[in-house]
Amino acid sequence: MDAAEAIHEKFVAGLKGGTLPRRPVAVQPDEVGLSREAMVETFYSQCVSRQMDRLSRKLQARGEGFYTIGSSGHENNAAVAEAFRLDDMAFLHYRSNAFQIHRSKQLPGQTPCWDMLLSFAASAEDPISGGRHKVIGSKALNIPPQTSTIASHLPKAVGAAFSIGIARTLKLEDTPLRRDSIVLASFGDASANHSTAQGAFNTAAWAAYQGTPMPLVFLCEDNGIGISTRTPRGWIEAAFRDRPALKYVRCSGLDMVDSYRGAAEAAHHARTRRQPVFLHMDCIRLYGHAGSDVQATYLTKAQIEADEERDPLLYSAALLVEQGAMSTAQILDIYAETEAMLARIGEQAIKRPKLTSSSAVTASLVPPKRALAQANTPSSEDRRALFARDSAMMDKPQHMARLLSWALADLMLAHKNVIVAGEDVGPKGGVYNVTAKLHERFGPGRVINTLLDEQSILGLGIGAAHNGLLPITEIQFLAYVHNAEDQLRGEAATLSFFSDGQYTNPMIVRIAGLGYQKGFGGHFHNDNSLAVFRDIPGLVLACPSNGADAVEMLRECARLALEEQRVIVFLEPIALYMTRDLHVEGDALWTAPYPAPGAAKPIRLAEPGVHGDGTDLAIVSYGNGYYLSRQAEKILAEQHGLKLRVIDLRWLAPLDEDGLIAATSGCKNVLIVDECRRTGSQSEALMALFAERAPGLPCRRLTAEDSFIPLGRAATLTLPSRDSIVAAALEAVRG
Ligand SMILES: Cc1ncc(C[n+]2csc(CCOP(=O)(O)OP(=O)(O)O)c2C)c(N)n1
Repeated sequence: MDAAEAIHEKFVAGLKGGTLPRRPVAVQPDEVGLSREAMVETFYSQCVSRQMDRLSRKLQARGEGFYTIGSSGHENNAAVAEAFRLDDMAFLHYRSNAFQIHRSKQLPGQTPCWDMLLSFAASAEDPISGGRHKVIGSKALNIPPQTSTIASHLPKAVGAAFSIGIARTLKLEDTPLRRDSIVLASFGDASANHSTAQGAFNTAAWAAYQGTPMPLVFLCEDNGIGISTRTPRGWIEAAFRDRPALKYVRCSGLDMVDSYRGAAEAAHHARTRRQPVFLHMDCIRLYGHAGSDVQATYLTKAQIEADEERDPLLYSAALLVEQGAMSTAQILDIYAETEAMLARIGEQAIKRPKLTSSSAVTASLVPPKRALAQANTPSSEDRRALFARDSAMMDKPQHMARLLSWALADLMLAHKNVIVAGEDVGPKGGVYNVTAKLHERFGPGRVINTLLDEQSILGLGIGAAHNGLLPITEIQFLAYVHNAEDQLRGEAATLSFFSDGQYTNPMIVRIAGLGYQKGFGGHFHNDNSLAVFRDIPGLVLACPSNGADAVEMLRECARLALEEQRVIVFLEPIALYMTRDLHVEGDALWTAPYPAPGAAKPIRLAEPGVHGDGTDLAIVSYGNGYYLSRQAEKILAEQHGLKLRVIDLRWLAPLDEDGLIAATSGCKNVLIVDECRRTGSQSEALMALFAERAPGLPCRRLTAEDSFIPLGRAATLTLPSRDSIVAAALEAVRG
């Protein structure tokens, strides 16, 4: 017999036979303030959750349902929901269905059963993901949907909790989280070991240890196993009981009253002390990991039966009878009623429309546009006051690092919800001074020195964006984004997609990177691969080659984040930060005076820059490659009489395909100069573009070797150079 049905029969038999188990914990409802009505309501939610699991298995067997990770054994999530408020944002474990079901009672007009069944059936009418995935989530209930990647939601939960204090300091109004809201993040015991989870616990405690408000409850739903691997007995308690600045609360997730006690204590502590709590809730996992999992292959019969004996629904029934809140007959009625109700609406839900076209699937990759509350232009009085000591310098040509630093200041002045966060971005001003003076000007509430953990930095950004802030986070070097890339790939970039555009995390991630640094070599500070960003649907990837463009592109990124709610990577070529000259020392051709907001022509998303109008050859490049191509162009013109145009992509994703075809039109040849490694580099997309869209146009590429970057003078040997560009151009033109 199916495991779910076996447990169902045990439940019914237990009630009919009057053989209810003794509750595992003696705590009484009145000791913890749990009313009879609340117990009955909580039990109802538990029954809905249990019956939903049974139904989902049946629908899956009929080919009408597509998800079977169950919540059975974790139904006291309903008691947890009872202890939290609707405005407490909840990032939930995939076994926390009962939480959402019960929370829905706090808001009139909710239809959680219908909603969840649409989700099981992958219907396009599923109100959270629009049929894209079975996720627990609801905009109205303040439950952002989570991906299947275990623990990856914890860094953003830390970010969201942290953002509550920041929003308060900045006096932001109408943020989704209120001043006294808290955040809940739940996960399993195996997931607690993941480095992403460990990073989140550490970050929350690190912040709280120094007095930073961190109103966050980590809820570990400990069922003792992760798929087939046992968690060592006592491990979770031993690992979390005595961590600094992280309060530990334990409760039995088998018992409704004790679950409520633990959750209420944790929520109270987080709410009143604004400190993080680790709530350790013992659960059991009934019916194995998911639909196809057969527990008997790795657990003994005795182990499986021991868990089945501890069914939390039976303990809830025992509680209700013990308290005189319900009779066994009434309990059985609710149990049967929820089964029938779900079966009835399940039959309707499976008939609702599915996603039927590729355009319907991709419709939520890019979030919906919203009204731009405020342009990127601060008032002139504010600017005069802020830049009193800089104004003379601003009129003189400056390098990219300084121009960017002013552009950041202007954005912070224009938008009071902008925060800057990263390693060393505070008083030091970052490794390359790009955030110089921001800390002094805007204070530690807006310019945040984070701890050394890239996952936490990106998590801070995502979580803060959930709460209405516009985070500009910094990753110190491109090589180190790989430590944390899932926070972009799997989390930030997928949120709009899996929430049908309802949840977004608009943010700008500044990353210093690419090669050619003089005197500071080695691979990790000169990483030259962008492959990790190239295939993330919806992500914007900007890469300016000079200061004037960088300023306008950063402003466009702010608009994209604020108005279009986009996730943006802003890649800054380190070697060009301080570059002043193009051809000869002192020519200052790679500098520009600072363009005040609104003073220069804006650079719009995807718009390339075009230098020259020659037709012998078009060089298409970006970043350092564009800078070197401009040097090469002079030699090619003066010494070889060639007429060129040099195109700066500026934006690597999305590519303006039409714009590039137009920009190269009339040219006899195309040379793509790509400073990134040949394999996986942008040049692959460009070669394909020209082959498909301009088949008669001769096109070749010059790229970096598939190598890591060495130290010292050898640092540029594998990269395109001015001279190799000249040689490749001559070859292209001469055939
Ligand atoms: C990062 C990552 N690695 C592996 C998996 C595959 N996986 C899904 S659930 C799971 C076990 C999680 O166990 P636990 O955290 O104890 O939660 P439980 O399922 O027991 O509630 C694994 C390994 C995943 N989803 N994400």
